[in-house]
Amino acid sequence: MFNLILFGPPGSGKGTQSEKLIARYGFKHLSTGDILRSEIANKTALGMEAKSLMDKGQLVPDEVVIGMIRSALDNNPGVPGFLFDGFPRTTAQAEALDRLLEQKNAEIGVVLALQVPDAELISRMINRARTSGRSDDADEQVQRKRLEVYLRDTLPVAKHYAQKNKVMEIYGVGTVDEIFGKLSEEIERRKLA
Ligand code: B4P
Repeated sequence: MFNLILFGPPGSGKGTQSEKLIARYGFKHLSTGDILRSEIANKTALGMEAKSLMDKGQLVPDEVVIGMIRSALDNNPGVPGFLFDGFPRTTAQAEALDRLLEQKNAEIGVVLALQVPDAELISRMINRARTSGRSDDADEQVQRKRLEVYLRDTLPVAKHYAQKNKVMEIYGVGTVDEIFGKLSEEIERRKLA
């Protein structure tokens, strides 16, 4: 089993690249953002609670997303690996993920960290807002809040995995295919190592 985390600020292209990586390598895609948006679409109690936080650019509580990941891991035995997209977003989530994987005699193989300048992130989110209908993309103040939360709460996750020598930084500006090429190269290098 080879598990990887696609890491990066909001709008860095995690969702975009995940689609291509799962098509090439057969990973099971676990995007906490997608799971939360599906809860919102289904108007569940969890979805309604999550929406009020997401619309303000804030994170959903750790215990909620950790519970979602725990169920997803239990419900997908025998996959070649998991691609975690948008998770973990706090050190508490990272520690919980490490423990959950350890219970399955598994671990994170690599954290691929997309590096994209803030101005490019904001411009991508503005563009995405035109087509996605995502309320958390529409307002520049919310976008700035998401970047602030990323720096404060999520960036420490990279430090957590850097201490385990698992982080590889990838420059995330260029065409989608160019970035996909760099991510694939790194996965193959680590998988074969
Ligand atoms: P997410 O769904 O994870 O979304 P994201 O960070 O905004 O976007 P992503 O990086 O996937 O960007 P994409 O590929 O779409 O989170 C949304 C919210 O959910 C969070 O703010 C939080 O509230 C909540 N949440 C999710 N997980 C959580 C957790 N674990 N804990 C707590 N709360 C959680 O790319 C963005 C745009 O750029 C797209 O329009 C794309 O077409 C474009 N793009 C991509 N690559 C490009 C390239 N190379 N060049 C130009 N444009 C590009």
